[in-house]
Amino acid sequence: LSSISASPSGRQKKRKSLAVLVDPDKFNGSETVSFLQQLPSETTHLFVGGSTDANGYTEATVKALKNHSQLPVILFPGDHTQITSFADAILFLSLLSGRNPEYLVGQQLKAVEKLKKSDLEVISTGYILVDGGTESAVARVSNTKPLSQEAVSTIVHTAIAGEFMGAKLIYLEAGSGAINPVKPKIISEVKKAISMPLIVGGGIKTDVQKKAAYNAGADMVVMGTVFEN
Ligand code: 1GP
Repeated sequence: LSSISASPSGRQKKRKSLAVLVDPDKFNGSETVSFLQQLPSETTHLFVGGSTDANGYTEATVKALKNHSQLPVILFPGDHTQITSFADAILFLSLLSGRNPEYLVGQQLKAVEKLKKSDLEVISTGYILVDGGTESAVARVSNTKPLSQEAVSTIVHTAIAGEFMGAKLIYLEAGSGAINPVKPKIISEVKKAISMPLIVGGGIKTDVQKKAAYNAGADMVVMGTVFEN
């Protein structure tokens, strides 16, 4: 968690993080080295996960990345079956935008036994899905609705509720492959309202979009789809 810094206040230069998301279902392990070589030099973290991992490739993907990279590898799991102790940490997500108990606390309970046996750093994360302009895999698999990007105060209140519930991070998600990333206005309003690091992802494809997210207050940006090919 300490490697994902909250923006310091005042005139200090903000330290920003860039996580590249690797979806095990779409990753070719034999190309790990060339994949890593092509990532931007500013990459600070590798996330591994997907809404589903039908083939059970998560552990092999984590091992391949750990073998060839010094970057921290963090699980970003779609469900409890995607837990492997070979990673460094896990985003212990609760899908606060949704009303499906399975993704608020059910999967979390199923994860406990494995987590107790592992040395993974468990990072409590309030996960908020907003509408990215197309149905996301998160919405489909969790059977929940995203929050409209017009509902700024609902999104902000959801983030604050997450903080009150003990989350150590808030993750604003537009969904992998989103047409519309999270709007800067939402990022800045959420960042102003919480006192912990803010992660933003979904549909961020360009440097301009990434910088807009940082400037609005994201401490970490997650990019996945753009590196898949
Ligand atoms: C999805 O936020 C991540 O969970 C990354 O999204 O694949 O659109 O970059 P993209």
